[in-house]
Amino acid sequence: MKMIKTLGEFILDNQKEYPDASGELTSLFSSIRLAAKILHRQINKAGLVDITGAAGAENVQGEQQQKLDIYANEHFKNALAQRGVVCGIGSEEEEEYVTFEETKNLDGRYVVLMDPLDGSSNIDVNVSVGTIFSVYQRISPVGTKVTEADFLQPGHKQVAAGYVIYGSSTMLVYSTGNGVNGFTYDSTIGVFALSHPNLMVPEDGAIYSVNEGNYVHFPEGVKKYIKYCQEEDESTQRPYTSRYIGSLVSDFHRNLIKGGIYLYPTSSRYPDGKLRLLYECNPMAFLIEQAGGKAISYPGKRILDIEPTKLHQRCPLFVGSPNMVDKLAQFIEAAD
Ligand code: AHM
Ligand code: MG
Repeated sequence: MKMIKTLGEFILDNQKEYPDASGELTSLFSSIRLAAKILHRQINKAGLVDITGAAGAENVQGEQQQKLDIYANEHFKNALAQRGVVCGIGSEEEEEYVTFEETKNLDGRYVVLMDPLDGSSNIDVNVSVGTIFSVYQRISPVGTKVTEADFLQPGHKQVAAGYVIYGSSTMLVYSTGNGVNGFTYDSTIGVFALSHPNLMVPEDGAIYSVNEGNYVHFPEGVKKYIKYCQEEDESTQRPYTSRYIGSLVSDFHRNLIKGGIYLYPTSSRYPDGKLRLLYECNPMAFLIEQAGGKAISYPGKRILDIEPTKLHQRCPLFVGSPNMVDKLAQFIEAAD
């Protein structure tokens, strides 16, 4: 019989390897795991309860908030506040960062940035969505209120990052800087079980993922790269397959496993790109690098090296198999 290793066991085993570990990250992951289970349950009955559709409000970025966006934000926020290891959060659904003010939280050493429900416009049509999270150690003194500087740290300072994908099965994929591991949720016993140990992205792939509806507005180098993806050449598996779900977590997850590249360039509609650096690009960049891939915003500009200036800052994102990202960079450089 195949033994199950649960996420809890896996985290404890790994913690034993670090004699100085205090168990705080373990506790933080318990919060994420709990909120993910609650969200899994809610998403699975989305058509049955009054949870689909727009909530009638806009978030700070002028986007329609879905009811499930708000639900997810509240549950993740509350779960993270409860254990007292997190002193504050930044969220796509919150205009400002949120300070957790209870004494136990003021003593917390971590801040979390998150997109509680990424790709939420997909929820009404029963397509996969996700939660993305990014964890940093605070830089302000323990015992004081969290500050903006705690959130505006470059991505290479992340101590952990991951996502939950609510797809045909629900999975939690994360890294603490020591490889990437994936856990599939078994709702019958209520546990995330290790199903994808030590995930590595293939060096090359044959999938490109981009919203081609924006093609005419893309920079010249990106347009040329897309044409390159579509050209016939057996030796490089071209033409590549185009796959775009419109849910970063799902597109990223597929490309991580199969090999591929995800592109969200600048365009006239989104002059700085659409995706948010702190809770979309950075965690994905951390994961892909841990899995042997690359993430850039521009040739030579590693996502993880960007110095953030704003909580909801946007940036272009090119992420995936290393050889594909390198090839795209060549096209952009040549066009420039
Ligand atoms: P969201 O966080 O408001 O859901 O927006 C992010 C999503 C990503 O999941 C997805 O990759 C992208 O936006 C899709 O954008 P577009 O519809 O412009 O292709
Ligand atoms: Mg998002």
